[in-house]
Amino acid sequence: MKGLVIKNTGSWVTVRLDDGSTVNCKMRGVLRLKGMRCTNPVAVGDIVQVEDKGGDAPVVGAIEPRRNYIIRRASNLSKEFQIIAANLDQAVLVVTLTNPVTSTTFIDRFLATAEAYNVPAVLAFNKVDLITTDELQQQLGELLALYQEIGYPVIAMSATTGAGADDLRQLLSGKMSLLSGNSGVGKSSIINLLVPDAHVRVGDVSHTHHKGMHTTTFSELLDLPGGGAIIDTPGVKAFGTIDFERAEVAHYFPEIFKISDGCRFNNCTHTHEPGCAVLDAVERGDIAYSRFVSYLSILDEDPNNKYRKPF
Ligand SMILES: Nc1nc2c(ncn2[C@@H]2O[C@H](COP(=O)(O)OP(=O)(O)O)[C@@H](O)[C@H]2O)c(=O)[nH]1
Ligand SMILES: [Mg+2]
Ligand SMILES: [Zn+2]
Repeated sequence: MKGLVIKNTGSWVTVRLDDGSTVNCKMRGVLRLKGMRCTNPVAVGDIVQVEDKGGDAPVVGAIEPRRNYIIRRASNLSKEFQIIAANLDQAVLVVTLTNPVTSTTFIDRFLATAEAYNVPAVLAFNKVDLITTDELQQQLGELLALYQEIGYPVIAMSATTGAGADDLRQLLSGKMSLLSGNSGVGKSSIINLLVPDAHVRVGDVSHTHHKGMHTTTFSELLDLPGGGAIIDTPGVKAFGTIDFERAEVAHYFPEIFKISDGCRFNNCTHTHEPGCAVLDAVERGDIAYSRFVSYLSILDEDPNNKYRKPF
């Protein structure tokens, strides 16, 4: 039997079969993925074979080849990896300009990682009801324009007032989307808005033990009323732990990559080289300085160092 993995608790995997029924399957032991130890070789979004061999529970057998997947290190120094989700149509990053502040570096690292994973990314600026000053208003307008121009779909919304919710519904409709973002930006609130019977816990992590509320620390797929699904990964920073090759980083900043065609040297790192089209574009303002700083942060370079020109 074949089915879609809709939940993975670590030891148990819930699979939805073609007829709509679900079965709980056991995992086999630790498998290997491209030579890396992987604590959960099966992820939400995987299409798997379910094998019932007459044991106490069916087991997950073969995994269909994935279109893409998102992986993270189980912990900072660990060699073990965890696959967060597979076969995604897009990854939605929820960000806020206030309460809390999401940094552009965080946004750009997320976007670069999504590029590296081959997952289209979308930005949802939540809590626009808190954008009450001219300064925040201007900042929001600039960021929406910046990312849209690079080619990322953007929306401005409020899970509290419902503003922009239809834009989000439209973006998610019929697609399998991963929802990411720093703690407190409103991911759970957005899920509750989109999936009225989800009853995901909103607010502080320390309030986890209310009866009847979700206390999930595992990925779960939630069907959207209008078709499509969102994958919720509570307590997991799904992105940001990828190991980039230095020479590849620019590939994951589309507008930087495009302009780097004009660099004098093929192996230009866009940090100090003569004839660097990227540095010229940053100076002219054709590449946003915040994007360039994020690029440098992934290269692990200090913007105050080394450059042939002060900006
Ligand atoms: N003002 C405002 N508050 C929001 C909005 N969305 C969520 N919140 C609040 O922000 C806090 C964190 O929300 P939550 O959904 O738990 O964020 P999560 O950690 O990303 O899941 C809660 O107090 C929510 O009520 C919004 O659009 N506007
Ligand atoms: Mg939450
Ligand atoms: Zn260059």
